[in-house]
Amino acid sequence: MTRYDARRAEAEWQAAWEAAGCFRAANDGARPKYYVLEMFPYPSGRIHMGHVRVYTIGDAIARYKRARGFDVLHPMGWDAFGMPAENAAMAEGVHPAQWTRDNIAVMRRQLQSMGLSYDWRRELSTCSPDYYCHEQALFLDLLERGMAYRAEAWVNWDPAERTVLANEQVIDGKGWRSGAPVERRSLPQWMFRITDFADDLLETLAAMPRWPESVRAMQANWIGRSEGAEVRFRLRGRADRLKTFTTRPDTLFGASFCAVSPDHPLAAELADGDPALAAFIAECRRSGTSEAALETAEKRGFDTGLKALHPFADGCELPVYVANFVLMEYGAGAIFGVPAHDRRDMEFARKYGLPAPVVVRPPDGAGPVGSGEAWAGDGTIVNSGFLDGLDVEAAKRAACDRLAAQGDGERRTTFRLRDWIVSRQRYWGCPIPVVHCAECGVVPVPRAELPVLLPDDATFDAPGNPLERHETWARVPCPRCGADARRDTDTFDTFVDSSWYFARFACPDADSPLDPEAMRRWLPVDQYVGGIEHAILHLLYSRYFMRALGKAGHVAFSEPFSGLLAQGMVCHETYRAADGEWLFPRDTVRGEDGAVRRRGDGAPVEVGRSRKMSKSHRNVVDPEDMIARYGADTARLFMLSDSPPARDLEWTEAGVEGAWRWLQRLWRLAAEPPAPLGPPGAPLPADAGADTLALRRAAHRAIAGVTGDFERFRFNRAVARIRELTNAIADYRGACGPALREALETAARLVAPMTPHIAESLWRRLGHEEFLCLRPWPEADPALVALETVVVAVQVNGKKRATIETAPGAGRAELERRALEEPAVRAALGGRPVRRAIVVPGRIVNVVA
Ligand code: ANZ
Ligand code: ZN
Repeated sequence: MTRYDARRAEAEWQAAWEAAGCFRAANDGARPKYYVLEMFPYPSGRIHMGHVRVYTIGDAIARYKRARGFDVLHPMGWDAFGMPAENAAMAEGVHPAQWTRDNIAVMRRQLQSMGLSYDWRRELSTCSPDYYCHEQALFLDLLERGMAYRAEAWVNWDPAERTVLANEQVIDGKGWRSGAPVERRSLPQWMFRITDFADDLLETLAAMPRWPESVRAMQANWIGRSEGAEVRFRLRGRADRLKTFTTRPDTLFGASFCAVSPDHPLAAELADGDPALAAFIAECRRSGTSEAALETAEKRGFDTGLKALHPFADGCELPVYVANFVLMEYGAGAIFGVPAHDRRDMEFARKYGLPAPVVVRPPDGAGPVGSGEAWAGDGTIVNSGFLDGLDVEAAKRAACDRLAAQGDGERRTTFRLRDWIVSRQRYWGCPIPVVHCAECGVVPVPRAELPVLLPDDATFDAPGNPLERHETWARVPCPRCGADARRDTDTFDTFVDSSWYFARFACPDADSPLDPEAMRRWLPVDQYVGGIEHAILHLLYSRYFMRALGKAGHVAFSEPFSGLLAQGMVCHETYRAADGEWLFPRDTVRGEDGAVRRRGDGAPVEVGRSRKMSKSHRNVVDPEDMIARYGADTARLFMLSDSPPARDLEWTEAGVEGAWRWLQRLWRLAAEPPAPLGPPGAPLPADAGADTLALRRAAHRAIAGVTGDFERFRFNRAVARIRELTNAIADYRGACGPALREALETAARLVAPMTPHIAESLWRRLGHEEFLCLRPWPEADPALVALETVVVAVQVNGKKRATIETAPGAGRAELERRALEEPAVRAALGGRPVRRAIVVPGRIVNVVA
């Protein structure tokens, strides 16, 4: 029995493809382009199953599109800046650059062992000066146009590490590494004006049909457009006004207090003369800046003694609090509270004994009137003077009109989206190319001096930012006046690096950041594939950055990714020993009785539910082990055959073995076919027997079905169909070599995008010399695809002369053509011209001569 040696064959094909340059994007304009891209990985050092899944999906698409005649761009690179490299430097003393380079080398080899059809000539790494020098140039373009700016922003400050933390790095109010309580601080930061595009980023989502609905919804939520009003309260005894933002101006008569954020300038001013207030504000700052942290915290306030005057109700005064649940970054950083109609306000009012007048009466039967719960729904306005009797929408309009007439406010739209803070106080990132001069302020580094290189002799043995304490690097003369000045010691958020890498792949060697010709040829990305964890930030930042670069004249498109596929997670059941320790699957064995035990001592193991593969639950399988055992094709096949790409995938050893066995079976069918095949290219018989017709139909139906599945990325269904075809081949009882060859070649060609190595081996085994990966996609014969055939009688001048077999749906033109091709019909016509043909589809063709 012939066994397929995957390991040997895979290495050989990978080398052969690379040597022949099979996957280079041609860029010759002769064929339409197709740009397929998987999100590039962070070089953590090892690929995991999530990588295997996403890269397999992208590769299947790339190979399929190549076969369909597209000039395919399919590149790969490294999202190579970021904290883990710097943490490794601190923990192990290895330089971040070295650590990153080593990891890239390992991961590149691992990806190459999967047989992914990348154009490796385009490989890029964001930590390379060749890449980040262009990022610096792009930043200067934004800076010149006022799209990048420096401003104070509230950040999470870790006092022990002396660094700013991202919201995700604050865990229960403490720094994730130091464990020190995090403080809120206002520090100067670099920002990108993403809010300039808030409306456009939101509105365009509706016109992106090839993005998952869920991702569009998440983005819309994040942008968070709210229509409402600004209400400017007069303050008793003061000349200035208190600006608030509300989405419910209709409830103004129900207001019983106003509140400002602890970070509001008014709070700071009042705290100046009030130590108790200052202490309260300091207390509030000790919690993180995230909205989630504020949402769950107990509502607390401090009565400032100030009174806000109600704009509609003469003589009504509202106490002004500083309250911990009001965010400075949203709306106006101040609110008026309506306890009867807002849950948070109700909670606050209860605590501080404030009234809660009802001003919206819910429709009959709805709502919790009198129960003391806030009613946030629709209804009729009551107890509200000129608004009484109106519904909510009408009352909003009336209240806004009145506010505007009085000069106390007007309609306003606000967004949750904030400008993007792009600076990080870290070493391992792209340096921000400006200099700070005492005389001239912020001075851009002259373009001729780019890139500003990271110094390679920074030290990692102390907390804080290594660049800030690197005096010889930081100290430079001011490019404008020559005086002593300092470099900006911040580096870019790595999301900046990943906001344009997809465009750079189109012109990895260009002298300018983005070559216009290459942009026109390749962008936008036709199909982007990646994890749902990037549904919001990475995709939103990329969408923003293309708009900003458009304004700066670099690109002419604004949406970078026409199609988006968010793949599901790879899951595995979890194992736990009696002492509560999680066990790796490889440290367990499943006995004859089905029970799972610990490898070695046979101790009992508790089998837990399947979860996303993760280090914390140790339910991981190492792709490298797996590929070494079964080969890349088996891994790829299993990844695609188990479930549709967007769904979670359940990793099981049995499933993997099943995939391996099927590939072996496919190999044996070609190596030891059920009947002799005959030479490549031999013609197919016109009138084969029923067995042969059935086999041919199975092949052509598989082509049609798999093609449709690939167009919709339903790889699991494609695999099922190809399995049906191999069953038909195994069951074939006829002796027609060319038909058997056709079926085997079809199976090899259809499976090729998914398991490319074995497909090439089959192709070679079937007697072909050229690469299968360069062959066009097979075409289905519609007549053979049709589920059944119908027999149509053909008459000449009313006399039956022949019958033809067609697909049930065959049209008039096809039936007429087929009828006239019949030898018996031609004979009956004897050369006379046809006057007309009467066609009754599915029944009869009468040729009138
Ligand atoms: C009065 C009111 C009455 C409100 C009522 C709600 C219900 P969205 O929908 O998220 O835009 N708000 C405004 N600025 C805030 C801030 N900086 N921090 C915390 N809360 C803030 O929410 C808008 C509503 O959230 C606003 O409408 C305001 O409370 C509150 F029956 O004003 B409302
Ligand atoms: Zn200067």
